[in-house]
Amino acid sequence: MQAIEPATLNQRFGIAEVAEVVEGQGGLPKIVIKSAAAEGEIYLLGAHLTSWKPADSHEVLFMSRNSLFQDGKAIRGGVPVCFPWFGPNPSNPKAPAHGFARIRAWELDSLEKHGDDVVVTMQLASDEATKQWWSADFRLTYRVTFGRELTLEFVLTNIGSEPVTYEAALHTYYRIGDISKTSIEGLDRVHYIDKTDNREEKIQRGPITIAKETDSVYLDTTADIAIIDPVLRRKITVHKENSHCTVVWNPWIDKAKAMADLGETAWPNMICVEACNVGPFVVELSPEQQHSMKAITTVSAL
Ligand code: TA6
Repeated sequence: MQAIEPATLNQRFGIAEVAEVVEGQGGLPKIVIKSAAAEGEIYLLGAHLTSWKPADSHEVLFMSRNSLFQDGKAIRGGVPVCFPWFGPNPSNPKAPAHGFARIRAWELDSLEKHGDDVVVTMQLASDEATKQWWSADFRLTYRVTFGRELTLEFVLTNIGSEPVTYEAALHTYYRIGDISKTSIEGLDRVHYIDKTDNREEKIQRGPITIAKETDSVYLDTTADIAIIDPVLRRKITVHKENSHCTVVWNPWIDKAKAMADLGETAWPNMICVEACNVGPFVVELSPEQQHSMKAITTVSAL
């Protein structure tokens, strides 16, 4: 699919001074949002949200200064969309980590203003490029509502004649003041897979605090999550709908140092809390069925 120039997209979809399509980093098209409720940015590459700043607050998302902005490459930070598998592809080591959705250019479907909120809708449909990795016929619709709340709605429609099974994650990087002073509430007594300890299954005891590499897949949980940040003096709450798993990840220093697009200095200022359906909680859809997963983020003062 031929990339469409930002100016052309802006002529067709732009809302003057509220939602404009411009040339972003790496010359990639991005939508810049400015309204009384929030500011933000989202790229067509990967439908990748890179900024959300509700009115009267600071930036909520973490972005790596070393991130690449190249077609076919994942952006580091913001909200990577992981689909149709999570992590390495179990049957094809050559397949892109976390699936292909985050490294494909999505189509801009609409920009809409509802009061002070702005809704950006993007779509990605199966084509010969996706079928090199996954045979399904699908349509993905991703609605991002920029407001005093950030609402991410991820909808998969099975447009084929066969059932489909997939994993999906909204792999959100939240900006925090200091990981060593941050805690995460809402997962007490939840079973989780510890990917830093041979994928051993464990049970969470109380709030999560982080003092080393942490990579935990919490299972069978629809609970709200609260990120308590005493340094930036704010609580970030994540409410989920139709998401049965939550991943909590911080690479800590060694893993971060090994990631050229992250580097060894920024990891204390990020925490990933990911609404997802992965592992035993894959989504199975019959032909013409649809599944919608939502993550709603709000910020309040501590
Ligand atoms: O969600 C945590 C995780 O699965 C980690 O295991 C780590 O691989 C992280 O995602 C980042 O993956 P990426 O492919 O974006 O480098």
